[in-house]
Amino acid sequence: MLELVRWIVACFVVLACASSAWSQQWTESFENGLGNAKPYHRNDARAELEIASDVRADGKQFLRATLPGKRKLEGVNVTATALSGGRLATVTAKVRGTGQIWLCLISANGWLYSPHTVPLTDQWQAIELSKVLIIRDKTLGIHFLSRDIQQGATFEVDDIQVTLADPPKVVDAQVGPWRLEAEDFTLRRSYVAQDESASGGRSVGSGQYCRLVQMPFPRTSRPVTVYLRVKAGSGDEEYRLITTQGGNTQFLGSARPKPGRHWQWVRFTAVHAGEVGV
Ligand SMILES: [Ca+2]
Repeated sequence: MLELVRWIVACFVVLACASSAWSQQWTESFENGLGNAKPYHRNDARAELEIASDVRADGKQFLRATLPGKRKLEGVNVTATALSGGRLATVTAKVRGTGQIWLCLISANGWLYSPHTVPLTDQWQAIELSKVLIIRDKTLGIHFLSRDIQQGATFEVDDIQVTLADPPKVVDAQVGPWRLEAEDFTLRRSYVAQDESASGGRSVGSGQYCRLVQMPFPRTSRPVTVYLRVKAGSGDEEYRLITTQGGNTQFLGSARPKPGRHWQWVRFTAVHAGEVGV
């Protein structure tokens, strides 16, 4: 799904579902040491990283990060490499220990945070988070963090896997230009106002936030540029292009209008079908 936000947001939702085939692309189970694992904070008090062993781990070894308990966002990260972009990546890992762990991912279009932290126990448990990789992404940062200051926390991590969804089936075809009326895709009918100056005689607006949903996206292999005709209010609006995949809102781009209460076009960076999730 694709959405557009202005502190109004508009949404572009994909009509078709992606195929369910997945392929494993990257793994780390710490059998050969720390790999590229690093503490999140690199200066002052930082998480102490070590390889530990236990018969119940995947293989014989796993990663242990002992948090100093001095500040937020303590923890450890690894970087998955040699990935293919333009598709959804799902990260799974086994975790154990004490404290609350927060799985967060970062790639070229920014951070994706797990909606919840997970309380650790003395039993291994699986955690998972899915993020859209944009077309140029080749790496994915995988972070195991403390969201709040936690004293006495120890994160044990093993068997990290990145699997990639198959890219959508697309054809090399020219599409559009298409013109869509915002009022046909509004999340709430109360956002629609009669406006003779607007395309179609109606516009969608809100004092704070509005969202357009269920908008179609073409199955073309070519990049697609989304333009949005807006009339700014305070001049402080931001419009966001987003999609819902893997159960999470995925950020694809943002645009800001020029000052002035007049109709104007804003343009988002071109997106691809695999990023939108057609
Ligand atoms: Ca292991």
